[in-house]
Amino acid sequence: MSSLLKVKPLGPRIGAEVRDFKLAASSKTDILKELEVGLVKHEAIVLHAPDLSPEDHLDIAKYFGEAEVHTYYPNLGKGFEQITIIDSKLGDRADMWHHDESFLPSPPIVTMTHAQVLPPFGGDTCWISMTSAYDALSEKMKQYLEGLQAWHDMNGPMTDALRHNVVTHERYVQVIQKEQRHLHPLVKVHPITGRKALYISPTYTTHIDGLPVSESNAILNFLFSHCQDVNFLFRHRWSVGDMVIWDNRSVIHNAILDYKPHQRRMHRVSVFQRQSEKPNSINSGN
Ligand SMILES: O=C(O)CCC(=O)C(=O)O
Repeated sequence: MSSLLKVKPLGPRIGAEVRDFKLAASSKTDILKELEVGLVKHEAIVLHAPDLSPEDHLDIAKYFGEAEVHTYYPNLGKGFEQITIIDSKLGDRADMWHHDESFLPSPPIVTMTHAQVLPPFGGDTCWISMTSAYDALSEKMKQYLEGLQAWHDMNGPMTDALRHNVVTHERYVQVIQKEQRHLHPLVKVHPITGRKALYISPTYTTHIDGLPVSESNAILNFLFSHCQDVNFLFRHRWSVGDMVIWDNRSVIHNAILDYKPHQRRMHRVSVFQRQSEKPNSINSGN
């Protein structure tokens, strides 16, 4: 079968693009299947899609799983509650290396942002391939990390944002009061590719469970610096109408805040694995 999408790699390890992306109604499912294949291979994929509607955005999201209704960002309103607005004018930004919501027991598997308003310069987003970062570790380090788990805590970065007056919103205080944190394996296996990826971020990961503090700090600091090697990096300079979809199981990302006082507004949807596809689900057969 000839392919419907021309997926062009934009780097040796991570990143690809599809020019002139259209979600034609007649071949929607086939396009989305090809998109998923491209996504798990390249980990972050740029769709040049100025005509993409909010309906298309939701259709893409729902193909991958259950679209999240975010608890503290504003959204597009009735019928589009899952499309979150991340607007720098409201103080919302993500200039920190992170997996999306890794403080949850089952974080989103995929996220996609669609650029609406961009500053005249800057505001690029960067992604790091955590599979490539894992592959590049020594065998001795891989053995050491096997079986270790680390805590992911959302309070640190949120409290920091408030303390530095980046945001003053009541909603951030409400988020902090939720005290969300969770323990995850340091190394996770991708359910589709079987590749191993580091699952840590300088933003949310506080410590490795069960290790002395000094040892945990030393290991995490090594891993944070190791994964920020430019060899594992993909950087996108946005145009209005671009959508980037990333695989939250295998990348961390950072939206660079270098455009103040200009505005940057994105429409964003994160997607959870469907309940019926979770490994311990009674419907999954596992
Ligand atoms: O605004 C961006 O480019 C990325 C936003 C982000 O980090 C997120 O939605 O988690």
